[in-house]
Amino acid sequence: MTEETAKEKFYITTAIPYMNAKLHLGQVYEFILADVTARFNKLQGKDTCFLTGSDEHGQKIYKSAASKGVSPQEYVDGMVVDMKRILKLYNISNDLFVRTTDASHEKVVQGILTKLKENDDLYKGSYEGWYCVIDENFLTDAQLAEGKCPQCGREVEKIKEDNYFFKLSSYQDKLIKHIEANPDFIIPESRKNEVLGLLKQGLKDISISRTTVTWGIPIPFDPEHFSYVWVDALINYISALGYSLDNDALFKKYWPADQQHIGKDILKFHAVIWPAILMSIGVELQKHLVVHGWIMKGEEKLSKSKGITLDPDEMAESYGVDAVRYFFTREITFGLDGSFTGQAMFKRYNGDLSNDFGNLVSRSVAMIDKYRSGIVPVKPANLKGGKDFEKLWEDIKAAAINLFYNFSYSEYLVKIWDFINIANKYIEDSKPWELAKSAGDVETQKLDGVLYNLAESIRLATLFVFPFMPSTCQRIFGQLGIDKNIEEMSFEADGKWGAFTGGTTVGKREILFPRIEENTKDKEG
Ligand code: ME8
Repeated sequence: MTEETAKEKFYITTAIPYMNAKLHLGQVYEFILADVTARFNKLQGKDTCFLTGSDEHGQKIYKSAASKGVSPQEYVDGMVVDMKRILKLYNISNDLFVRTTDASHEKVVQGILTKLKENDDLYKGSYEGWYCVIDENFLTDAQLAEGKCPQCGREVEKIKEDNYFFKLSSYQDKLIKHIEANPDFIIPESRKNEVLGLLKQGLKDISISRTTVTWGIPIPFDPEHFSYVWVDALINYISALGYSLDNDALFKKYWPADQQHIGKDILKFHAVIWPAILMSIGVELQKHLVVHGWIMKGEEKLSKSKGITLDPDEMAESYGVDAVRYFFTREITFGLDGSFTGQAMFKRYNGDLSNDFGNLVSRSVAMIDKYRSGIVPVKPANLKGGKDFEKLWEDIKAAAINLFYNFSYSEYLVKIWDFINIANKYIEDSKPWELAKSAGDVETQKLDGVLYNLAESIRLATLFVFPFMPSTCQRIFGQLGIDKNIEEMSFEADGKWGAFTGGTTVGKREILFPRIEENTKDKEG
């Protein structure tokens, strides 16, 4: 077997955002979580494929385009350019990008609709009820909250149409069985219980076509009907891999998805409708649905109309992309809602980043500069420098990796920061400035050991923080004089204490996290 084929595969996806508005930080938060996970798995030596894309059909997009006086296609073409710009800005390392207006995607959707019909899972019926354009969701009287959409709180439209229905109800028992047999199919457990509760209440068949919304994919066997935007969008996860197309090599290699990341508002679509479609067409279900909570600004939900926004460009401008990536993964317990406040950011930034991590790097590099003319001492034969770093690191590493696999991103970072602070304390305890005063052999050797231990601690912490703050971590490697691309490294080969031989020349010193001023205006939000 070649090395390539021996690698374990890892396929990860995010929801594909609607292209009706500029991306906000809630959507970017999802990309960050998926990106951290993809980068982590790459460092674990897995053959990783990371997909994201854009949801471009439906009434909401059609209306947005009309309000701007452009065609829907022109409109989404422009929005996608901006989405890709933000992905790049945030260093999102997706391997694939799918657009629901791609001809190949449309072909796959039409093939699947035909297959659903051939399997006797579609029938024509009449739909009369409510429709929420914002969530692109059909709603019954009982589901409305004071006459409005229970999800977004907006006005709903009454619609009456002849539609195709998908026999979702016939999958109820199979779905319950699958979820019960695979307890970690939906993560976290609270979301799994929510889905089981929903399934046990009973499922109704769902309308999957519209005749009044023409900005969509025509139903191949009845072209007056257009695919319901959610059915179209869900299929992206396999159309992007070439499912049912001539070249389906990626589908064969990567499906089923190892992790599908979504927000809690779209749980039913991904935990019920998507698996039922896959069951109907005879395709294996995704392995894990990973459901994150809601990003808020202070106590409030993000809302453009109320002016409560977290703009990814403004956030990047104020704090730097890596600090934003760090903040949202460290501050929020995965699965729970979390909020951004200027004050919380101020504390994390100046505390964790400037004081703990930034200072460790700058003090250590300054001492290597001053006491050893910028050359990192080579690895000493006896690595012990007052503390058994090797054991400490190996224990922290094992615990951290375990936390990561349990989706405890924040706790993972806490572990790595424990190590960073052990190294900070080691500077105080070993007092390199005292050792440097003496020219004796013992002190010289001791100082070499201390400086090596510091450089090695920084290297290892940086390697393990890399998935969260890729660009800063690459710069820290530059500070240590290591010019290798971290993306090409692995935890296995490079994550061991002592894997660094030393002897490198430190780079030009730079302030990694210039301290920020407390924004007193922004204390609450
Ligand atoms: O739902 N906090 O698109 P979308 C956290 N097109 N996550 C948030 C959020 C917030 N404030 N707001 C949105 C759609 N999200 C569909 C998806 S997938 C086949 C089709 C998350 O632009 C949301 O939960 O409304 C979803 O996972 C993603 O951002 C895109 O949301």
